[in-house]
Amino acid sequence: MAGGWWLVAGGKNHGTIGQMRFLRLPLIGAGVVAGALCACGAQPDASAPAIIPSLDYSVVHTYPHDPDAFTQGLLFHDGVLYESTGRNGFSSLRRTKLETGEVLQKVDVPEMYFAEGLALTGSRLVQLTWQTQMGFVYDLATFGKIGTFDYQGEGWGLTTDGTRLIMSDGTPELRFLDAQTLKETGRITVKDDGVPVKDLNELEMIGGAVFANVWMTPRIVRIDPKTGLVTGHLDLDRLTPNAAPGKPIDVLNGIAWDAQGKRLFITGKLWPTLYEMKVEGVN
Ligand SMILES: [Ca+2]
Repeated sequence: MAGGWWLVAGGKNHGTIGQMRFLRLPLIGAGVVAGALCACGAQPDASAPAIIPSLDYSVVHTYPHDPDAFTQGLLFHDGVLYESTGRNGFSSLRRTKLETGEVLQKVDVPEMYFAEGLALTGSRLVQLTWQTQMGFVYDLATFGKIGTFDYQGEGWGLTTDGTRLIMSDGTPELRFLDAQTLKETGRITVKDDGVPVKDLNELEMIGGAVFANVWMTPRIVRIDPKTGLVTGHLDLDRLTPNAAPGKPIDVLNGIAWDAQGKRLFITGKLWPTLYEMKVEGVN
């Protein structure tokens, strides 16, 4: 979703947070039970919680990113990035050149909508909106709008496993949508060591797992979409992009996966930089 730092009536609205660094929230689960395990030949205790690994990472490349892009959805397809940007009056769908950040094609979203997550299914780009309970469907090549669809509640992040769309809505639930009809077919609750994880935001399907960044934190969780269980933590607190001159900066929100090149891209709202990452267990 959303982002920002203006805490207005009802919670979060979308603004910017100046030069802030990320809010640090405690990791839950990782390492908590390390002491409970013993390589002493005993049978594992089926009732003991599993260790949830923290995934190591490094930056292998940086690219420019439009510091005016309030990134809400990001994906990579056929050599270029597709991005959904938010805020009323600034929302858009755009195709951008990875290497330069140049906007190759763009369509503006009407001012009454705050655009959110973005996914590609076949030759259709599907874009959520935050609180207007309506999504848009575009033709991949022309960006012509070819449909709309409705849903209940809020729209935050969106990705696909190839047959279904997977959607976050700010709660600990992920929704599954039929990729053709865009109707909901089911939900799971995401839990991290038994604790529901709220504020799941931008999503990306990578190698059978859903990666979701947790709003207002530099943390990404790896989720098993069959069970909803968190299977890894990726804490990107060492990514500290400098704001562009005279520009604000906001929180991490943008995960894209190049399935052919095995490249992972990360950026954030109003970040002037997009990072190519190497992550333990991913690429
Ligand atoms: Ca994504």
